[in-house]
Amino acid sequence: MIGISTYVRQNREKLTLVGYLVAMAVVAWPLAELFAEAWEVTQEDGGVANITIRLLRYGLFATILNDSHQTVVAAVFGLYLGLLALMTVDPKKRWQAFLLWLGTGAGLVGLQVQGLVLPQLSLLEQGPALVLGLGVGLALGGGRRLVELRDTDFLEFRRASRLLFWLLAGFVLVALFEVHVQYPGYRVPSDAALALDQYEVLDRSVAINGDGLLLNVAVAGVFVATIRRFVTYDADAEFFILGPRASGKSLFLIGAYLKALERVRQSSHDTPLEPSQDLMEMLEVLDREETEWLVEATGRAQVNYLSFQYVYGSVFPINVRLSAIDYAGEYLSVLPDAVSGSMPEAEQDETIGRLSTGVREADTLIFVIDVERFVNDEPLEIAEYFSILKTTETTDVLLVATKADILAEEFGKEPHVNMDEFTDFVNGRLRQNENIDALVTETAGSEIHPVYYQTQKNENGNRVPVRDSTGTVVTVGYDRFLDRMGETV
Ligand SMILES: Nc1nc2c(ncn2[C@@H]2O[C@H](COP(=O)(O)OP(=O)(O)OP(=O)(O)O)[C@@H](O)[C@H]2O)c(=O)[nH]1
Ligand SMILES: [Mg+2]
Repeated sequence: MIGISTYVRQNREKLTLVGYLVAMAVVAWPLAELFAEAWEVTQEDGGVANITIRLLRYGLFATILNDSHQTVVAAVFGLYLGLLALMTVDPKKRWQAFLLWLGTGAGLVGLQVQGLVLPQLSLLEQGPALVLGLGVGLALGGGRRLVELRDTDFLEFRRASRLLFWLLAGFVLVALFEVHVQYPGYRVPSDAALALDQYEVLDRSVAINGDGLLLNVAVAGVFVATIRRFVTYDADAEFFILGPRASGKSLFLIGAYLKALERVRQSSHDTPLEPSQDLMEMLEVLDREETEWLVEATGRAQVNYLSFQYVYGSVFPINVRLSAIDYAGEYLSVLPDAVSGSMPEAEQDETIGRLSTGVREADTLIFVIDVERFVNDEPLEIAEYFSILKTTETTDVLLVATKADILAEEFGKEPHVNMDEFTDFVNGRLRQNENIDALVTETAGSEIHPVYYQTQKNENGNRVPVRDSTGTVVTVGYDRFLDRMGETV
């Protein structure tokens, strides 16, 4: 049975898309009204926006184009379109751009009803200003990238997105200010009045116009927060992996990296993985095929900073930088005391200090359940997880079952093609253990995620990883896990 939370998780991106659509539809109209009102106020009361437009008109535009208000409007509109066009061709931002096009369309209709923007422009007269603005937008947002276009796979126009955000956010803030704050201004007697001394000073006191303030602030807030999310490219996710000795921590982190690497090779956008130095060093052993398992037990006092980035999401893809610390499992037993602070400073060596900082700063903790220990009825050594959970209450937790290949035979079918079923099976089996069941309950019923390297028994009866014809190991479950990790950001 699929629960609501699972449904939401599996359809997260579609639901987000719908959510954004609704947000755009809801705010477009009131925003257009806010802009229209701001326009009116600034014209009548000589607000800063009006003065700014006048400065642009007579300072900048009179020299290159002509000095009408409409010219300024057309040029700024062109700039906006240029930036939005760049966002549209950016594969990571096309859905966001599509939503902004919709919002822009709705907003323009709203402004048109008030006789603003589109009705003001005549293509003949303002055409040059529009094109100029468009060109400036493309140049500012694209810069050198536009002329250096080699292949269209890896097009991130980060600057265009950022500028578009500031432009829109700026408009909204200025509009809010003009409508809701009354301040001394200038009355401009006629369109021809150029010199400041011809302006009539309106000596008004500063006051707040509370009419519709709450609604406008809410609409502006929703809009700015939404476009803020539209233009982000990166997210950082700090993980801390907890597991006893030889539970498969190092291989788990490597497996996640290998999957990310495989994804890059298969996908069209080649976002660089940028693995950390320590990770690269660990990966060197991958090429030495004589080692059956890829890594050896992590040495005491050895702390490796492993991090890399990968692309999460397909509708709204972002680069997630995943970072974690790899360390020797022996430290697990001292971590709860070190994290809670009940261990005297003097007893903490440098490694313990670094690890407990790592636990405290992590956004998400990964608790490893070693299937090999479970199957062999060996102590699971998960008691520490409970103590750590108590001291880090707000942190997210993911449960992962390493070496799940050991349960694959019992499962009977091919786990990688029946992943949902296999996950249910592993959860059911592991929760037969009271401690594991308690851990699941303690973490609000989170699902245990099985992962493994495909193995076969060698002549000594030990499990060793299967390598395909190219010598690479085959992993299962990591694809899902990368997505689960991405969901936490
Ligand atoms: N069958 C099977 N065995 C695994 C798997 N992953 C790890 N192992 C075994 O577990 C051993 C330990 O894995 P590591 O990743 O080094 O474990 P660790 O938690 O980093 O250990 P320490 O660094 O000593 O704390 C490996 O040498 C393998 O024998 C797996 O997916 N399947
Ligand atoms: Mg290790």
